Amino acid sequence: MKELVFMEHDGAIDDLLSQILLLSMPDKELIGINITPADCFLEPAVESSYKILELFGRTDIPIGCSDYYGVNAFPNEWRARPEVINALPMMINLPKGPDPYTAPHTVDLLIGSLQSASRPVSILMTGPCSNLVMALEKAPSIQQKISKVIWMGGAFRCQGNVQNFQHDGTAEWNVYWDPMRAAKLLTYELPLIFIPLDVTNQVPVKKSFLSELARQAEYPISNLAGQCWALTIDTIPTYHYVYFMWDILATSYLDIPEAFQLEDIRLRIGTRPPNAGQTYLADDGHAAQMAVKVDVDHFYEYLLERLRR
Ligand code: AGV
Ligand code: CA
Repeated sequence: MKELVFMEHDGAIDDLLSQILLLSMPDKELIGINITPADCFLEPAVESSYKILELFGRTDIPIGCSDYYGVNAFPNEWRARPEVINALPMMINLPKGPDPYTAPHTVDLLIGSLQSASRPVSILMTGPCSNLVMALEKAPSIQQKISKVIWMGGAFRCQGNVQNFQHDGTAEWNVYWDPMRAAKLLTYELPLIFIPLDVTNQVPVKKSFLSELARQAEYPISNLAGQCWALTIDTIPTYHYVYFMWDILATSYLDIPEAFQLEDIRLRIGTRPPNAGQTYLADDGHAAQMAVKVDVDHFYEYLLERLRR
């Protein structure tokens, strides 16, 4: 029986690539997608997400739209970036899809999807965790329908990637966007697996990988993915940041968990300056798991194979 998956994403280029990867997995059943305007603007992100569903013939999958804005906004330069995807040749002429303002609300879609699922669901979060926490607050019984939560988020034994006023650089952005809700998430003690910067730092977007991918561009999905990744090479500001396989790595955990080394941890999350959103290990903290290592070659090989469909 296929594993049921609900995806929470925030419309950045690697979120969209993650949606492509997830739709390419033969034994996963994607039951819903929530989009939060965190590392994106809502309207173009909904358009991209819907167009990807069209390419896979899966417009039956519902999309939820959030009207919630986190405590610490992403830089607008990053949020504006993914719109370019809608202008790519494979995307531009596809029907635009639903109006984000009449689409179901994220919290309601998540609650409804879990309640009506025939068996427990894995939740993949490649953006902030706010919708999940708000859903658990509103309908606590959905907890029984969650088999695991995989979250691209956190930075434990490495530097964070937030550089902002009132911040010491210890946090990762997905956690920092809504630190209070992240701290609240821990209190539910769900089976929660962090895919933090500690492990995503091991998998940058490499030109050698893109070169391999281009050699299989006769597969339309490889072609599209190659074009999306090419757009991450000039990441802003390019002299400072490398684009990593952040969300893609978290997504691949669903399919190749054997490539990951997990560690049982106890942690807390900072909620105010100077370390808002910092995920830190603490013996008296809440239980969770974090990925500490990935078989890097296996991961890139796996991506090439999945995108050959
Ligand atoms: O912190 C990583 C998260 C991932 O979910 N995002 C990007 C991924 O979708 C925020 C982020 C960190 N650095 C970035 C980010 C950058 N240089 N450009 C865009 N987003
Ligand atoms: Ca993301």
